[in-house]
Amino acid sequence: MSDIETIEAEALSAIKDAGNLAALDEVRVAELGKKGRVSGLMKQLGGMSAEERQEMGPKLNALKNRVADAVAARKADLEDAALEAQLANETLDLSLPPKPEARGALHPVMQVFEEIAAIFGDMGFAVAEGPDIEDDWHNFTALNFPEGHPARETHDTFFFHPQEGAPAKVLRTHTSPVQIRVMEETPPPIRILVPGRVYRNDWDATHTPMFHQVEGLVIDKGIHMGHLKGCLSDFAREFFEVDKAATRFRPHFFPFTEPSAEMDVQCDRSDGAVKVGEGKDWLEILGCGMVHPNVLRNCGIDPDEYQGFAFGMGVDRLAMLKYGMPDLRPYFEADPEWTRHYGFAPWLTPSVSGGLS
Ligand code: 2NM
Repeated sequence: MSDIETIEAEALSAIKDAGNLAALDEVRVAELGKKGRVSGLMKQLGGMSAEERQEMGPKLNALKNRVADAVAARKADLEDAALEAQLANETLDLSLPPKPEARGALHPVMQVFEEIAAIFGDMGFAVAEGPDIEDDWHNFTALNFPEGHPARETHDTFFFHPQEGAPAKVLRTHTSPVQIRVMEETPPPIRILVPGRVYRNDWDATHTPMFHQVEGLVIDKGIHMGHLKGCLSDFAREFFEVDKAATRFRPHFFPFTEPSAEMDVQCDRSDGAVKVGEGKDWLEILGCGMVHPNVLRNCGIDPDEYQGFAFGMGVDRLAMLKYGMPDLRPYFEADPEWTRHYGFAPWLTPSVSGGLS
């Protein structure tokens, strides 16, 4: 009997003195392990008379439980202390300034997106967005591309595997399907700007399979080619940040506009670099036209009541022109040297009044 008390007192004291988890485990093994002292006492039960066993059994069980509980409690304390010590060691001073070289930069394509949005935003356009994966209706049919017409092939479309009978989904080849979605859902007047990624299966020195477009759409009563020309000529001068630059409109063809045109802006190429607003040369910057009556009807808009103009431009090339980048390929290489050189401070939001670039 005194064995029980002695063992308990010694065990509890050794548990209390264990300074770390390894020392504690040694105590646990010495007392409760297969060859431990408490286990040794338990084994003696086998040699006892029935009466002795009835008296000693519960006492030994209670001893075993008290020692085991003490081990568990000490283990929890030691683990808490270890965590506290680790937390105290691993503090991070969030008030420290970042290392200067870790600063990020806005990609020139995103900068040009922001600049174009600022210019048209100033004219009252709202930004609209839509899905990159489109159905045949929104990417082609609603835009007056006839079924099986070669124009669908000239877009170098990426098709998805078709699902039972339905026409295949596509990666949008232009952002025009967003204009369709807006016209289907919103009663005129409409004045939207649509920036986004577009996809065509074409990859060489001047084409990448993913590129960036901005398109725009105006729908209202009595809209005509004069509105188109004034709006887009103003845009060109603001975008290239020049007071004067002549523009010209050359006839073109798009299935979704009639008439259609490409707009050039006056430039000078005599000393290698392109200077907009000077000289006798022309630089093509966008496509445009009056929205085709079939497109309006496809979206539930009556062409006898409402008319509109639309336009589209490639942002990657505009960024090259404006910021003198000679090559398109580094755009998508994420080279920090290039980004540092051509990138923009992300917190300087372009605005027409405060400056674009
Ligand atoms: C362009 C050129 C000309 C255009 C037309 C439409 C819509 F949906 F209204 F019919 N959206 N975008 C358009 C017109 C796009 O990109 C070169």
